[in-house]
Amino acid sequence: MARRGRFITLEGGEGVGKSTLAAALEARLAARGVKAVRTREPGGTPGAEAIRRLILSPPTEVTGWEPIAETLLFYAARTDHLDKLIRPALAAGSWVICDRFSDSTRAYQAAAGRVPSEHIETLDRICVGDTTPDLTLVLDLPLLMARRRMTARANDKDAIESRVVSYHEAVHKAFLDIARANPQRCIVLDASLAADALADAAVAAIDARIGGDG
Ligand code: Z5A
Repeated sequence: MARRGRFITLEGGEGVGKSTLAAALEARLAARGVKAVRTREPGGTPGAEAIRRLILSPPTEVTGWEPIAETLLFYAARTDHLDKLIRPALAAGSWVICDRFSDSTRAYQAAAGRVPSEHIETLDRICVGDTTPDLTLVLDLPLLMARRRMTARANDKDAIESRVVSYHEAVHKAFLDIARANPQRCIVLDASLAADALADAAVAAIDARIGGDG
């Protein structure tokens, strides 16, 4: 039987460089002969991608999801993602690099959206169970710098990106609080570093915490 792969999640606010880092990590692990599946939340499977569209680009007749409804949608997507992609990949010995996971729900829906944390932890126990990340890299970048990067990219804002600045400030603070509360799982990285230097720091964090070959 293959040895279980390692589960690495990347967290942080919008535009901090998670997707760029996920691609760099996949390449660097591949160069070491480590197979890694790169995925994202919400999404990663056809069902979860369909739920992603419901959340981020809701049909015009949906005037906005209540925070608890939004939370349930994220966990519906996460359950499908875990069942159909993450758990099978880990069981086959692949590493999984996931752009956002449960800490995003804790930061966005609980800390910023005011859904009680107990509700989220209950859902997490039911849906995620013991498939918790081996390592979470929290990318820390001042909101203004992240906004500049997003403006340079000039995409349309989705339903969550377009929320007020104070919401995103609460999210930023929440990620740092989560990292402080879970030092055995989380490492905070300075996301203002250039992309290559950030990837170096991420690889060093992986080597220090879980070893380069699993
Ligand atoms: N959400 C939630 O509320 N609850 C949940 O449970 C989950 C998610 C799972 C998903 O959005 C939304 O769902 C998200 C949280 C919410 N909403 N917000 N806000 P998404 O997946 O579409 O997008 P995102 O995760 O927020 O961010 P992003 O746009 O994908 O950004 P990123 O991945 O962190 O950054 P990037 O795409 O790699 O880089 C952004 C730009 O910066 C780009 O032009 C890069 O070329 C540039 N870049 C990247 N790295 C660097 C460095 N190191 N230096 C300079 N420039 C860089």
